[in-house]
Amino acid sequence: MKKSMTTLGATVLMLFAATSVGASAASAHNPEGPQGKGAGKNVTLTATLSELNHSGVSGTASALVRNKKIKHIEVNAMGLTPDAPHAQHIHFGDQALHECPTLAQDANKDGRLNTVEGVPAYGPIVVSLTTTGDTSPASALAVDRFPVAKHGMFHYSRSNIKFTDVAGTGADGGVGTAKQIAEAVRAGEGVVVIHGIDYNDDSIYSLSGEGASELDPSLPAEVTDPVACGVLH
Ligand SMILES: [Ca+2]
Ligand SMILES: [Ca+2]
Ligand SMILES: [Cu+2]
Repeated sequence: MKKSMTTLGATVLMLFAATSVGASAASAHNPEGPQGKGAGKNVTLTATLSELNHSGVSGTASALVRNKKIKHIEVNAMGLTPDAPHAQHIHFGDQALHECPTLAQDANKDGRLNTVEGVPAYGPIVVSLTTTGDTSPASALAVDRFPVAKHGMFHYSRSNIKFTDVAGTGADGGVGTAKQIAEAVRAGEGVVVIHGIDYNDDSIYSLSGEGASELDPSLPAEVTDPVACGVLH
């Protein structure tokens, strides 16, 4: 299981990597430069996380953002697939609605919302909320660096996450520079999304009746489908 999950992560990592530009270099550039409106102030944002896909997951998130950096962020969630890693991100797109999706966004009408179907609502990934190492979209599904939900819960906290430039694809809409993304998140347009659901109750991410992930047909949909969402206001 552990080995296969790592392989899954590596495969999807490559898919997501295509949307990340200059991940580490970008945020180091001109750290003291003009940052836009309200940039020099600490902005505190909170989110109430509500379930997607009838997951039963609930939670909260809070973030302290200043300039192009998340000085501190916490995510607390419960009702998750126990002992499984859960990818989690901040999503944002300049063409997105800056909202959590509903089944109205279930484009193929199969009764479940996959990650891509939620993009018009919450946008592409702009920050990967990993436990260690890289936090850019390149780590979108670095499964071995996301929180594991012991007893179905996790308490995540991390400090000093820099926003990075993120290039949009045609389908996702434009995203922006680190500065633009930070401004949007400070303005309340970032959305926290947690992924990973055990649809068929076999206690692992498996090829359930929901089939393969839309992100990579070799992955179970259980790995990538969203289970909770909240807008960081
Ligand atoms: Ca669907
Ligand atoms: Ca399963
Ligand atoms: Cu996500």
